[in-house]
Amino acid sequence: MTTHRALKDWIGKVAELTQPDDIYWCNGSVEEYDAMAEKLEAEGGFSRLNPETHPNCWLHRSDPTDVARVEHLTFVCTSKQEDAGPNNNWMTPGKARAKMESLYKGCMKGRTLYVIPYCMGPIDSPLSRCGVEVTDSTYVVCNMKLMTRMGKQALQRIEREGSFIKGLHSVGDLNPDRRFIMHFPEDLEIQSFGSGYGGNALLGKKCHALRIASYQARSEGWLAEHMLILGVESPEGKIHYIAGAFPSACGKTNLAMLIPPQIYKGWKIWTIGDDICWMRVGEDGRMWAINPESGFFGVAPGTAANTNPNALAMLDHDAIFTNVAVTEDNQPWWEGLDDRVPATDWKGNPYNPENGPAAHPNSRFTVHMSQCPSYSDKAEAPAGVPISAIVFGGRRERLVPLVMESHSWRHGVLMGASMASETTAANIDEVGVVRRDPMAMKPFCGYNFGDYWKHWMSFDGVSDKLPEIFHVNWFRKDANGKFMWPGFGENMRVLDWIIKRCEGKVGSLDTPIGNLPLPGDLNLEGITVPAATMEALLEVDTAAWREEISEIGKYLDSFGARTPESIKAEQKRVSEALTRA
Ligand code: OXD
Ligand code: MN
Repeated sequence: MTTHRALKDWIGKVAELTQPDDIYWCNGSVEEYDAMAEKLEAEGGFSRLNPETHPNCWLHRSDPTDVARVEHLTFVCTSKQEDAGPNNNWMTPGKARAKMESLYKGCMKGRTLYVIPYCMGPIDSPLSRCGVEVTDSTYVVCNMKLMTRMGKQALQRIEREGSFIKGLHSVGDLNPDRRFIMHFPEDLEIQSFGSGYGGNALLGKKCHALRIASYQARSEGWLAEHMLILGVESPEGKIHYIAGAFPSACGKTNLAMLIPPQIYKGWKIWTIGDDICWMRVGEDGRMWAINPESGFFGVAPGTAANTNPNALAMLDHDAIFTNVAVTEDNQPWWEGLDDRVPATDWKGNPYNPENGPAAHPNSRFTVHMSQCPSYSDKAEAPAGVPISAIVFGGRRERLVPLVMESHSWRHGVLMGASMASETTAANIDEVGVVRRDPMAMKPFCGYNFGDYWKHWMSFDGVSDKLPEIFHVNWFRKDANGKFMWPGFGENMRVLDWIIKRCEGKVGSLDTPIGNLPLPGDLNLEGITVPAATMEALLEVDTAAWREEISEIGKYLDSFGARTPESIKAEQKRVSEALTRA
């Protein structure tokens, strides 16, 4: 229970509406986690994986219709539609509340209502923010324990500070027709019904740490972003921190845990976070960042010894696997892991390749970040880490070069706003279609993109120590559909160039779309990328870019009067430079 009056009253009201059999306040202890996992096992929602190879690991099979985020059922409910913007589905707060109330009525009968106080960010950080999630899902409780600082200490902070985000979640009957994820940013409130999937149900993650936090960040002068945070340590012991925005399932987790190739002897990548970054300009004029999460909710397929050995190493104990396949001896398995043949697919049926992949393409692992071999204890630093570079990147088969640096902060904001990517299985919609995904925030910005770009632009000139902004593309393909850049660990070479640019150690080729590496400055020692391929990876196709910049202009204009003049002016500057080129 709590001494916090408003919290107590709210829980009382929710219980009256949802009518649970019991109410349980989570304390966040390890004993509690173990007991919850066993309870879930008894309920049929967890099954224990091989205890010899994977001690304390659990398999969860979701409802087959509940396997990803549902952007079409996700709403931002501001009083005025323009405040949510064309980038969000919108409903009036009144209509949304009425709809949700009718769904929540009596929905927890026969169930336990769990109260989960949680803190996003290190428990003692002034950058952190707290919330309380109420849920009837034991699976959510277990995941929230790994993904957030949950329980007693968070409750104490809430009682001390007074404020918290209210999140109400019920799995309901998992009927996709009765599934909604509603956000009320003006009231700092989230209501989610009908899904148990991570991005819809672990309310600390996308709903709080991105949609609600981006709205708060705007009014409080900071940034809540869909970004990984990593540290690159040189053999001399100097660490540069980089924040990177990539759309869902585009390799943020792999990049955050990268192991440098052999020629980078003495270099080390440190992992601070793989999905979300909250940053603010510190007194020293640098941008300081925290990862609000405490765990990884990563895409399993494709995670393997050659793509992400650090991730594999953290997944052989104390982890939750959702919708993966299993081998005959009950080990978790997914496509790309190795050449064993699984016995059972993600739905629990005997594996038959004719029925599609054994693991769901958006199957996931949940694990506490301290289990990662590259985990940095700076993830707990109350002040966060100082960011040297911000990197934007999409999945683009054509056009976009391997790496380029922006001409300025303003140009960097335009680069971020122009991001586009082929869609992935992290959302329920069609996969592989190119869509604009500004700053990788398309599904996550809790307000009008026009206002969001204005907010980004407001940092221009506040300090001469702001991060440099870059754009990368690991996903270029040749005429035969083959990736041109080896990617994964070899992306270290691109990070190396980025750091050299931040330190002013190398020059660059100034082009209308950005500054590109000069021949020879990108370290290619030890890999064989043919010269012609390298040339293509760094080529600027002026004619194609003229078309692209004009499309970008149309996209920016589609946000009407909310699009700031500063970003339009930047688009015009690049467009004119391309015309002259
Ligand atoms: C995620 C996502 O789960 O972006 O991180 O969908
Ligand atoms: Mn994400």
